[in-house]
Amino acid sequence: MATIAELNKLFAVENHAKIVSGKGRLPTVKVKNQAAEATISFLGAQLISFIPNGFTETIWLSKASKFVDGNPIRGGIPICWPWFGKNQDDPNLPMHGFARHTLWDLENISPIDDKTTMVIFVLKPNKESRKLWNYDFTLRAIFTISDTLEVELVTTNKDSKPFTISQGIHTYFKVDNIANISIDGFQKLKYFDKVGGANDIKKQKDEPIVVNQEIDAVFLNAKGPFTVSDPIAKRTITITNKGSNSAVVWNPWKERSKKLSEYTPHSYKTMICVETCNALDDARGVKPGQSHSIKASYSFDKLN
Ligand code: TA6
Repeated sequence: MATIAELNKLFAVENHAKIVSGKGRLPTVKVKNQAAEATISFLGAQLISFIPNGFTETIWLSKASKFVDGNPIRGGIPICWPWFGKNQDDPNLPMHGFARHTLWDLENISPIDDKTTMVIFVLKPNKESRKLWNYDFTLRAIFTISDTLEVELVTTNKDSKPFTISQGIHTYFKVDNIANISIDGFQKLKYFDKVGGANDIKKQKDEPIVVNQEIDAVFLNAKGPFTVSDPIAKRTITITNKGSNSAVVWNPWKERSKKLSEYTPHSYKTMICVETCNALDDARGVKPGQSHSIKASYSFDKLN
């Protein structure tokens, strides 16, 4: 891995971004432009902070997260790839794939305009990944940082055989108190209820989601947009998606929290995950030489 000085020589852009030795002393991109600030760790190419001007922190990050190569960061925006959840063929493989616990390479930082910065990370196969998933690929994570936040994952099949991926942009949003939020956009959609290891198919009522117990719902035909309303933090978060027909809403609540790594007993009170996915039947086949893109865009508005 190049030194911080070498990385800045290659990638730093004045009034946009620089590389620092961040949490866990891991190389970390710090973006600051005229619209927002953001922080992205090289570990998992994981965005761990996004603060649009005029707002407080919008992304939840566990205080207990270790920031160690090979170990996923708890919070931020984990990139779940090349499988979402348990690996269907071998449940002993890492949950949510290997992209989120691997150090990525920074490929490019470019100023789009005074208020917009694009940061591109790239992940390519290595001997570790081949033990888990024996395909040639290129995965790019493209972050567009402005008054809105865009996260795009582009998978390219560099192999001679087709492969199928499931994936998730597993965003942990910071909320003032889980008891006060509501989530729109899932009305009347069918979902797999994964709570307690179940897999029952249920249907969301024609009303917003409110969270007063563990929720782990994989929604089908869920294209968005979704809106998280946080009346105490006086803001709404609108999520629009491309290349995705499935989404997950997750909060572990009290009991499940006790079994989660790097998660404190009260963590559940100030986070909600709304995840843009290609999960279950929404998994995507990628032919040799072809690419698949999934994108989540987040906009933030004040609530009066
Ligand atoms: O997306 C929801 C979920 O699959 C939950 O079931 C829970 O496992 C969560 O992801 C976090 O997974 P992790 O492996 O980070 O503890």
